Amino acid sequence: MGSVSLKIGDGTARFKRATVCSSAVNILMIFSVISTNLFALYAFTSSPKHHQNHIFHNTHKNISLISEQVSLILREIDSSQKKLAKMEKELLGYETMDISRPNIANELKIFLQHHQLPLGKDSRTGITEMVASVGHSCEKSADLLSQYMTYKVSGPCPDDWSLGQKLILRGCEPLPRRRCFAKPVPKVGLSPFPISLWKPVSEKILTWSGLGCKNFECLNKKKLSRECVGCFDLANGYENQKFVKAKSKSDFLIDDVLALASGGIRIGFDIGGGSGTFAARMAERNVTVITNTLNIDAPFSEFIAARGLFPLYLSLDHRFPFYDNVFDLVHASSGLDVGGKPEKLEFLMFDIDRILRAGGLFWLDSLYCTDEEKKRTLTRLIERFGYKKLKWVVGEKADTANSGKSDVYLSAVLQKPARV
Ligand SMILES: *[C@@H]1O[C@H](CO)[C@@H](O)[C@H](O)[C@H]1NC(C)=O
Ligand SMILES: CC(=O)N[C@H]1CO[C@H](CO)[C@@H](O)[C@@H]1O
Repeated sequence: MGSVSLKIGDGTARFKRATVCSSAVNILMIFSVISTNLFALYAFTSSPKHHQNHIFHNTHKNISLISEQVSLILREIDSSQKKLAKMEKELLGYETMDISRPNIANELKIFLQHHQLPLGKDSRTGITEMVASVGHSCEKSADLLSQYMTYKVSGPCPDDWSLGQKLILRGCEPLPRRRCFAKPVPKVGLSPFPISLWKPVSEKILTWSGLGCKNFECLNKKKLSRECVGCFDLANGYENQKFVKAKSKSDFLIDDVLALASGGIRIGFDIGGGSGTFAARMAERNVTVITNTLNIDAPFSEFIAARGLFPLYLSLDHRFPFYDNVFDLVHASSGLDVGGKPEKLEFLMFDIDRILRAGGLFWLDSLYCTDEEKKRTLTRLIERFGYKKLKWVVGEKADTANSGKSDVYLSAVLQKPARV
């Protein structure tokens, strides 16, 4: 039953504007619908008692009148029930997948069907059926999802990983499972670990479909993100100096950070880790790091795996699929800059806090803050968690594009307190 509890879909629940005010209005409406029906029912059932004699005189006429009334009331009740169900859905702000509509791929229906456990309720988990999970936001992209779920069962999957990623980026996470074989990519010439960490990866063993660039030359010229400027070039450039040689005072060295840790750093999680170099440097120090990445504009996941490292293909909107208090270290850089309302960053920060053990380190690596205000908001948020500041550096770099202003970078190593 262990597999059943891995229902990671509910982490993405996004609630609609169910404000206190609108819920009150909805409740008032529900109440008025119910009371109208009760009055109608009362008026109808009570009146015949006073006129029983007349009913017998004009039975035929009156009966047809009555049945007309009854069907009217039944229709009314039926429509009220539908209204109630709709209101309930709106109150929850959660639309379930409507798989009854036309043009829904049959494979999707089969995948989403609930399966009763053959022996009834499972005594250990208490569940009676297995429910396949799919991100509820998939509903918004039903056409794309149906396209994704259209394939020949047991045949080759379409070469459509980028369609899957498009769905994930629209909140359709987790994706449904499929019953087809992923496009094969021959992984020839993989080097043994730890040589694999720095051995240039062959272009031939990566998937380039659905990407703008078709080779490393193109990728290395592009600024893919703040963490990845030429990050696929392991031989030249800055990539092989990251974390071992500092370029500015907001770049901390891995050995300095590890020296701060108490109780040993053995496993870590890197958020938005580019081509996996942080994990590679940690692997050299016998620390196992999982690198969280999607394939935005580059084949990050396959590249990291080819280096003998662990890529986790998951968007940052998704609750981390790890249990509480398990990591010794979480490393994050500009991937943390989620934008939007401060609450969005809070949800992410609380999730990072959740997976980090007491005494574990949160390494905030050159987080770019657009302005002082952003930096203050972030600082206040971090301080609320009560972490011990082992290192705290605010750096400034002149913004060449925007003369007069300068970019603010925040780097910190923070230790999670033992809360009681
Ligand atoms: C990593 O582990 C190996 C095997 O146990 C050991 O030989 C090596 O010295 C360790 N390296 C570091 C940096 O601790
Ligand atoms: C209960 C009821 O509606 N009774 C009516 C039956 O029909 C006669 C004649 O049309 C009426 O007088 C009654 O009021």
